[in-house]
Amino acid sequence: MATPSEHDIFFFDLRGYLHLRGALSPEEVAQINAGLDVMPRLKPGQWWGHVHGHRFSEKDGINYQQIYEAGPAFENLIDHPAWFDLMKTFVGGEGTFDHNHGPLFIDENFANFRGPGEAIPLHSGGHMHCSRTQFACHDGKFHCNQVNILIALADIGPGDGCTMLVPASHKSNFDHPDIARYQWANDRSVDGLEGAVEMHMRAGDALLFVDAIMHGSARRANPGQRRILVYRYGPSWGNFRHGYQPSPELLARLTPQRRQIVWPQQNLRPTPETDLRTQLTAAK
Ligand SMILES: O=C(O)CCC(=O)C(=O)O
Repeated sequence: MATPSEHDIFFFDLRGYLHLRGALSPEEVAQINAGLDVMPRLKPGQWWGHVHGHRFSEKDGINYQQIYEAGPAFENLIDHPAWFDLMKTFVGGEGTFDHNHGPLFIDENFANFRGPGEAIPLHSGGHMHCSRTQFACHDGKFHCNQVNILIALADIGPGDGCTMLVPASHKSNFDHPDIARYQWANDRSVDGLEGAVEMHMRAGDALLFVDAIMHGSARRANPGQRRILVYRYGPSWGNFRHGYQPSPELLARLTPQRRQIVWPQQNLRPTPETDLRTQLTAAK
């Protein structure tokens, strides 16, 4: 278990992120990669079981949303010991209404494949005062509404399209002066932004960061694809970012703890009518 150390608490507060080296074992990484390898290459809008091909934009690669539906290797990440206690600490809310439906909720989870020329532009930042992604700490307790785990499934180094962060920008009060040249648009990346650092990761490393930090990625220059997973955690009163919901099959096979994290309102049942999949299919 990764019980938060004084270092974790100090540097997460100060910088807005932690680099968890060796969070997953080589065996866990191999099982996840094998799970992705057996999946067909999804295009945006295509389904494979309960996994959905989806893009944020034309140039940031393809996301396989609801990846926790893809088998045990992906289910194990829901409450993985390398970050579960850290998440509980940073999302916080213990002893308050925030825990009415449990300590955590995953509002989005996906695999991302990014090829040459692709990047995700700069987004987020403390100056936006966005509640969903907020960083907050009161009386020595954190109350962050979206804390991400981004997992490297192969080594990610220069030219690979590294995640880029502006350390401490979760507390910024003003727009970055150069923001207009880097923020969201199809042909942008974070390369060259003053204050941003490229996160070089080994396979199995995880980056834990509050979504309020300014972030995005470098453009992938090397051949081949960058492969990562992202699981986003927040308080149990949250709701799904895109309207997906866990399948009945997944809920039936999860442990009680995992079930509560993917579907905190245990007194309600997911219904086909409220599932994005039903609505997208009906709209065709
Ligand atoms: O793809 C990346 O490296 C960054 C991911 C990202 O921007 C996010 O998870 O919000």
